[in-house]
Amino acid sequence: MNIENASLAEEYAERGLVSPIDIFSSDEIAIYRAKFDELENKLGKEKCQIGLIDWHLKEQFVWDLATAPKLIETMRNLIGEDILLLATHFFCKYPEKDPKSYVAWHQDVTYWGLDPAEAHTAWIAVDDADVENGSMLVIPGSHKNGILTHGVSDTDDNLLSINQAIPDELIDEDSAIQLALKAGQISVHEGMVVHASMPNGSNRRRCGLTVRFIHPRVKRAEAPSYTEENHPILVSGKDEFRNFPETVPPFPFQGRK
Ligand SMILES: O=C(O)CCC(=O)C(=O)O
Repeated sequence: MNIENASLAEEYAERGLVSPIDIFSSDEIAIYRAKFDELENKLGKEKCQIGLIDWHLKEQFVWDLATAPKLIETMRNLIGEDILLLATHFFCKYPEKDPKSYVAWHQDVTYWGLDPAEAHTAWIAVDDADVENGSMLVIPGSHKNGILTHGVSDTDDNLLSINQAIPDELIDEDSAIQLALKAGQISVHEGMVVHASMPNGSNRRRCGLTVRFIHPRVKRAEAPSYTEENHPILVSGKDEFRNFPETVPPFPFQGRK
């Protein structure tokens, strides 16, 4: 690991997040965005808002986004050589469809049923994400404070799967930072870090692909709340644990023979 990568890994360990990181050029992400637009035209916005879970198993462009060599290289620098791709999930906020939709404060691993409760998310900006259209809000360092109590939010507008929400009194909003990203950039957040996102107040879509990674030592303790089951796939290094049935990659890895 070179000095730059070592300091990125240190920052990730310390703050539970790194952002922004350039992964796709604007030309590259424009091609992926056009493919997403095509899918959205076919399936409708209702489905695309939060209904596209693990579509890397079905659509090659999602697979290519989730396993892009530069993304996997970045994850390797942050979390080590051995990596399973656990899941993917699009989060799209459409201003005209539902301008109130938001993501309540939460910690990812509280509802993913993993043991140990360790996971890492790369959030790929398919569209530009900024304060106006509801980019992610994260509390740096909050992953060091353990799991906070989650309740249920008192609105129907929370996009999270079981409407989970950390009560406001446990959140110090002043310490939160916005993860504004240009399309093609990513942020990476640790599964215990407290995060949220506010409604889309712009007239632009805000679409991001979350790509969830785990170390092969992580086991399934119970079913995740957001889907029946995932099908983890080895995307780097080796799996000496075999905690999950092997899933054959649905498409070839880019840049690998
Ligand atoms: O896209 C968002 O606004 C929220 C994403 C999120 O909560 C997550 O990646 O866990």
